[in-house]
Amino acid sequence: MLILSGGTGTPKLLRGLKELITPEELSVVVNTAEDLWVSGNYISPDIDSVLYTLADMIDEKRWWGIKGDRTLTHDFLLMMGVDEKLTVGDKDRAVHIFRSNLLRRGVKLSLTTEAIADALGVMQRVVPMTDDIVSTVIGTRQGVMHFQDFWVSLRGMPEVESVIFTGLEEALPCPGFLDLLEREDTVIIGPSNPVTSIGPILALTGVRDRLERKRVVAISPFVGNKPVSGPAAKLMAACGVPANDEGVAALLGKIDLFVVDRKSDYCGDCVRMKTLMRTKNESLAVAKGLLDLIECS
Ligand code: GDP
Ligand code: FO1
Repeated sequence: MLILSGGTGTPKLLRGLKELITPEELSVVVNTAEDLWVSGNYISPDIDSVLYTLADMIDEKRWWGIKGDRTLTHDFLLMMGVDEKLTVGDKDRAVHIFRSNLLRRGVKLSLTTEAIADALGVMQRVVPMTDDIVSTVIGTRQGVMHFQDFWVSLRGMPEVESVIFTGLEEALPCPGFLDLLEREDTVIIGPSNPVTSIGPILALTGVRDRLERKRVVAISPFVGNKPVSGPAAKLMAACGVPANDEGVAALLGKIDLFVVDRKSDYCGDCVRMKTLMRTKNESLAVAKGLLDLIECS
């Protein structure tokens, strides 16, 4: 199974799926458009959340960072007057150092991801969407800024006028992504932000064309007609689509099976099920429902 992922909603689904299918059966292609350098190290927030989830290490309260991690280095940097914009955990930073040392030696992001997966004992295939640099830039009344400045430093408060992905037009899908698209008949679009997480993956050269020949199953990130977390509603409005399942469907494009929450007002062709995943049991239930759907349809 090939699943497209961001760093929160889809990892919650992966927490269930990884218990139900073998590592060989589960491959994840991950958004990298929120990546950034912090204090000399390369952070790929969505890749890290996926890897930590599959390694049973994710902080399930925040869905970023490693559970039980401390922030001794971050706190000391702040004490020294360094304005580190993300609160980076100590173990999490070790992963960033490991990655950055490889990147500085010219190793591609996809290979550094494989190396981290090996080191953490992750057996599923985790592939960045691209080895090229893509950045999410948010246009606001306060100026143009990197997604992390908008979301973390300014807490998502500014009015959003535009969402731009620099480098996306020139970026190529990773060879591993193309290989998976060649081999898999079904592609799952996980319940992730359709603008900032799934949008960049689908917009890579050749991806939408290849999906025309696949069975595409999408799970909406909207529950009870609103996103569970994150800036999806605000960003969807800025992209000119309604902030609901209809807008999700419009942004995703070709979908053969659209899974929406039981209580959604969506009127189009869809399958309804409970999709809120607050606990591991809820993740297992959604994962089981999805697997049954794929097998039966
Ligand atoms: P990001 O990279 O951290 O923005 O994470 P994602 O894009 O993977 O996930 C963010 C989206 O996940 C938000 O739009 C949420 O509404 C959605 N989400 C979070 N938890 C759940 C859940 O339990 N069920 C569903 N269906 N969506 C969820
Ligand atoms: N999100 C925050 O809201 N505040 C943080 O301090 C923060 C630190 C952080 C460190 C490492 C990492 O991989 C992710 C981190 N995140 C933090 C999450 C992340 O910036 C965003 O939630 C995602 O990029 C949104 O998709």
